[in-house]
Amino acid sequence: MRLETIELRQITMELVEPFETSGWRETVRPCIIVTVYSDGLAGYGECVAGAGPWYSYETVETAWHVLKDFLAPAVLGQDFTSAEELQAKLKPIRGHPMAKAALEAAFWDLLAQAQNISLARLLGGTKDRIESGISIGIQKDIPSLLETIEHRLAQGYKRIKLKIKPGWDLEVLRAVRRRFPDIDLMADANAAYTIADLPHLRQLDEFGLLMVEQPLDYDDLVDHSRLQRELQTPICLDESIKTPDDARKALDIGACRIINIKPGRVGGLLNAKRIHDLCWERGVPVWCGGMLETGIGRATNVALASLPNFVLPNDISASARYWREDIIEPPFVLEHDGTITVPTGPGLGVRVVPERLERATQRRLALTPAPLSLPGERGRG
Ligand code: NPG
Repeated sequence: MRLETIELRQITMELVEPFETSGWRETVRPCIIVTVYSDGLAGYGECVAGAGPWYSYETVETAWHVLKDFLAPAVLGQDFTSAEELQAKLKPIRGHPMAKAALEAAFWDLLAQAQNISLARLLGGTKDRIESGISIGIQKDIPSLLETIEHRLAQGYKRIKLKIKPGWDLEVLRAVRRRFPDIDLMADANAAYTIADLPHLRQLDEFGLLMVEQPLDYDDLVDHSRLQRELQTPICLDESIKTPDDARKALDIGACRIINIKPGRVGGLLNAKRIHDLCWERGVPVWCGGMLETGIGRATNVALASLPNFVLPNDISASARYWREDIIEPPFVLEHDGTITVPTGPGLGVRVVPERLERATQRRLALTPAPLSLPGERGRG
């Protein structure tokens, strides 16, 4: 497929309710939608880099710059038949996994559409429904949190993830367990603790958590391996796993027993699949994380989560949990059994609604191959 035009759009979407973690709070979600055009088809990918460098160093601005000035020029006007070929061209550009993942996701969508199959099928997905969990941000107090959990359970969510941080952890989990002794519960610290908190973190074992996600630093593997030896609760790594090699090293040293895979964090679906395959070989369960995606990024994640080793509930909730009106149709909905149906149509299997995308757009840029400079033309005007 020849990549004829790459369009970048920065959009802003207002969240239905604010989302707060140990490190930051979001009320609106900016992101970049990448559209790649080829042979009359349009493929879509979402860049999950946010407003500031809170979750990782990437931001909307860095991603825009890297997509515009490096990634798009490296591939525009060229023919690719696989994501491996595309990634080979991006290899000289170091880092910036979220920017790369967005371009790669748009290419995967194109590839699947050209073969008239769903992205899930192209990736090797085997499920027709994926397990949906919900991530609940830090609330103003414990009664509000208990009420929120009650409401989410009533909606059909089967697994509850709570954000924790020093000062919002043991007491909160104790209250939640008292009220909901049997629910599938996990906690996500977004790197809020250090190994010096070991005695404190040991107390997490009393709550029967499915896992504790990224308790220590966003770049760390070594201290996590020490912590995992001391905890019964499985550690799940998120921020620390940026490449398939990180995943291998983490498993080699026992830094975690579960991995959260986010295509944006690991540079795209190809790497996400490699991490999935590695974990599968080693008997390590995975699940798909979320970054408050619009329907475009959500459709990519749903396709990924249809792979066989995504055996734990994912941070993939219904569209209505995030947006009053998503930019795709049909929206993702929660089924009665706490799952989300994997679309079967070509590519992402959802329709991007042009008027809604347009309404959310802050800026837009269409990139085309650089014109060939003819001998003798250089230096002129
Ligand atoms: O349902 O998309 C969702 C949110 C899940 O908790 C969630 N995401 O730390 O994993 C995280 C967190 C996040 C949100 C990270 C936004 C980065 C940006």
